[in-house]
Amino acid sequence: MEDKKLIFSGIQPTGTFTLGNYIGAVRNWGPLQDQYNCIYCVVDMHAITVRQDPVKLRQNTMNSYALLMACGVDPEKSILFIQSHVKTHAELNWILCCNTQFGELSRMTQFKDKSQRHPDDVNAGLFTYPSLMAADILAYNADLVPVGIDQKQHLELARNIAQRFNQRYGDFFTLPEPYIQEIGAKVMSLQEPTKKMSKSDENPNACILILDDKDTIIRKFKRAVTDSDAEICYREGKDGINNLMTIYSTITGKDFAAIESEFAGKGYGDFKLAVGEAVADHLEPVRTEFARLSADKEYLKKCYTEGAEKALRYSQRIVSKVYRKVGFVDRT
Ligand code: ATP
Ligand code: LTN
Repeated sequence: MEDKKLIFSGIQPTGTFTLGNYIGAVRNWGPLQDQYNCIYCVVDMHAITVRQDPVKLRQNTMNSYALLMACGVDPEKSILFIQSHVKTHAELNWILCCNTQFGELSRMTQFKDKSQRHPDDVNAGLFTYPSLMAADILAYNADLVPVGIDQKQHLELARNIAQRFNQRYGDFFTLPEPYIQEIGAKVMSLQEPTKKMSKSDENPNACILILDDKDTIIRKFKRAVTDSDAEICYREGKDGINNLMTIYSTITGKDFAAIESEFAGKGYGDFKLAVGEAVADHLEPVRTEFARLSADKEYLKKCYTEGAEKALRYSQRIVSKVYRKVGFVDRT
């Protein structure tokens, strides 16, 4: 690989990507390929920290892989693979777990949220989730990690783990930096605009899925929760409108001032329709490309097999050095 900075990111195959996943993360992955060396991964091992139906998980993993390509990740330019295909992630995870404190993991807000949501299954994998995420990143010594704002705390922990390892065993890991955009790093639920839009939301009207058809997208935006005044402007307390303005801005490239003047004197109904149409038209090519790719299973298989080979070759060199550093005996 050329001497460019290295990007790593991952996404869970827990369902179809939402507009939040798209705006906050995946949409940027394609353009980053021109400036950086990029490694992207569908994190199926993270997905099983909450109960998954095996048949659906396999289907969602394949769909997520194809969706990443449909959103602009090019397996010729990036390394694009499925996490469970590359054993170094699990191997490094163990070593990092032994360098992560119980207290640190207990403070993770995602762990607290998910263990509250699944009280009957607070498993050790859910607890050590951030250590596996650190392993994903550190197995490649990535410089930058593009994510939505909700992952910032996990990234800080990954940096702390890397730093601790470096202190104990000598400088080795690059400390990864979060790469978080200013606008759209947290797209909110359309039904409860103080909560983030999430794949696992039970209310189907709360999130736009990037494969929703045009009518569905428009209908969901029409039902979006707003407020009782009638002014389209970005202001504290107007969570619903602020969210719609953020979405419209990231999709059309217009800034908030331009949006305010475009809709001055118009009602929420007009605005919601405009946002719905802009989003649906923007996502149309993604849907078409996804349908084309999904029909070509052979090609997808070739891509993920080659992706895993490249990822393994790259990370094996790093993990072998880590094994030596911690004092494991060389096998050969
Ligand atoms: P789950 O509900 O299963 O936890 P999720 O929708 O939160 O899933 P992830 O797979 O955890 O999605 O996240 C993939 C990427 O999308 C991450 O970089 C995450 O920060 C980003 N992301 C997720 N939700 C949003 C959102 N609402 N706004 C902006 N970015 C988001
Ligand atoms: N925890 C992340 C998914 C993820 C990830 C990673 C993101 C797993 N490993 C490595 C960036 C880098 C999430 O989006 N919930």
